[in-house]
Amino acid sequence: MSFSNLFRRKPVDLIQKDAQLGFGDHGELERDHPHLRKTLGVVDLTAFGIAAIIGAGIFSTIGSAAFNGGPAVAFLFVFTAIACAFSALCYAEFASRIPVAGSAYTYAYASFGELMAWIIGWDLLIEYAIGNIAVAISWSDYFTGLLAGLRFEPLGITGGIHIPEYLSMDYRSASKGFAALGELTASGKAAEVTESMRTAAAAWEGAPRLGGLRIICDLPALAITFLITALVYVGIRESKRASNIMVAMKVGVVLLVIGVGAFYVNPANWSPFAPNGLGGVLRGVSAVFFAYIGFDAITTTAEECKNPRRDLPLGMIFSLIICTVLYIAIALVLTGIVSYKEFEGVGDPLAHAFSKAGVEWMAGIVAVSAVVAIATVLLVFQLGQPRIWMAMSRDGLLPKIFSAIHPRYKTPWFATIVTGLVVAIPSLFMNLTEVTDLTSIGTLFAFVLVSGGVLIMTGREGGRYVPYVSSRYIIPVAFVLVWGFILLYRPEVWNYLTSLAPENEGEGALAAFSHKIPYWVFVILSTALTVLCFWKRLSLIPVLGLLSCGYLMTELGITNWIRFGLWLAAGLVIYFLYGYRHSNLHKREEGEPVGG
Ligand code: ALA
Repeated sequence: MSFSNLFRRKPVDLIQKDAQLGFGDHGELERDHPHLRKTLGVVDLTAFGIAAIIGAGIFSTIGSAAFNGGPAVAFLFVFTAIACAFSALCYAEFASRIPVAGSAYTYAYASFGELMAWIIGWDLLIEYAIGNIAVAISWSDYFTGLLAGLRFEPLGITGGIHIPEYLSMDYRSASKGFAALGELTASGKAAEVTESMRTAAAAWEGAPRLGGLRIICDLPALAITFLITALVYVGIRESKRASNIMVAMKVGVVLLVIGVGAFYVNPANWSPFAPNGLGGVLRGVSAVFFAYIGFDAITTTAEECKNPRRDLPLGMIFSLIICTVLYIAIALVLTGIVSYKEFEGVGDPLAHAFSKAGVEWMAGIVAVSAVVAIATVLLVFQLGQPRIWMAMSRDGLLPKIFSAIHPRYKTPWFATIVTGLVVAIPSLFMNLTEVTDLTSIGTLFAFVLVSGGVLIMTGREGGRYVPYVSSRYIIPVAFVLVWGFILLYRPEVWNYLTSLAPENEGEGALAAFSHKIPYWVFVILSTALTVLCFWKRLSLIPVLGLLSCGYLMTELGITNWIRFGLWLAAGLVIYFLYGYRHSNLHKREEGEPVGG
């Protein structure tokens, strides 16, 4: 094995040529293989972007972010949107240069070479498939809640439809909730028991047993994933129609929430604005960033676009702008209607806020639309994941069958089915917060790599969406200002970084330091980047993308870094066992037939 092979790059013209080739329905390389249908225009792409962005994040995880950060969480939405905007410009640059399916994976192949391309392809599995596990779980929460509140007398439904708790949640949540309830009751703090603890305990106690194991799983999450997979399997045209209708509905509802909610805002709720300080606001990074994930997903449909060079970048930028405005307004309205304290452990914060304000009809509308909104997110990511695998398979990094296109439906049928299984089965058992955190860190890493790729690819010439602006003075000056501010006005930040005091009970100095590793990694890398900016006059926009997304990664904590590291390590093992030898570039170098 040669070290330099790991960095073999795929030339852009070869990427485009290969996209014209493909594999038939049995995986053989063909020139006249069935192609994906080119049906998407800029409006569809913007709608796809919104379909992917507005979902579980704004309907669900915003609650915990608002509880921790208070009304100031609106600023986190602004900062996160800025970080995403730098990345969106970088994605747009790549999409306009390399308009083929595969998204960041394909871009990395052209800029960093094969190993990085594999790493990012593997990483995107976290954003799309693991992210969709989180989305399916959230969908299930809203759906079961909606059924429970259903009243329809003509059909005799007067007390709601109840799915047993043990069939609508994950094992860990049930076990944790049961234990927490037990502890509080035993220590005489029964008043602190929350509704979600009671539900978890009911699931734990009511679950049937197989041997010693309790059967607790999330069936609605599995069901919705299978349903959406079937839709995606039969075709992009059908998915487009379904998605456009659902997007119109969810934007309408979000506007209604803002419009109606504005009348119920009590400015007194905005004070204190940041009850738990900056630390409280930053605790919401994962939840808030999760809410923005999705604008990049539309790049996976490049080969189904009528004019991808123009429409993909516009679709991404438009959808991000629209969602940013909506999100900031929602964050302010939400924290204005009721006190931030009301959102503790609340999984349906928007409906909850209206309910508390006595506007029950709005609470009902929000609950129904959340079910639709979250389903559209599932749809886009179920659509995107197979297309990334398709691109990887075309390059030989995955078996050929992953790029087989269905002769009738013109979709990557095999990859679609595998995606369905990869999302549906874990969604039965996994825990929402853990999956959300992993998704956020994985996606931020992808954004970092895409910004890095653009930095390499555009150099000092710049590009259409990433015009060259020298970072030579701007970044070093900003660096000095930020550190000056921290040392003069926020010395506690420096003290925190250098202190070995335990954060959790019973922790040793080493464990205490481990929490600081992500920050130190960022401090060291950002210092090195600042020096490089001065020395090499790097292009400003990708550098800002690197810094802002890199910083958000540091806020996700060492546990997530470790999980993510293990994930990447598993990916590397697979690459060296399969991809390295089967890669088309490798075969071309060895003079072996490609696609055989
Ligand atoms: N942004 C998407 C959501 O919030 C992933 O559901």
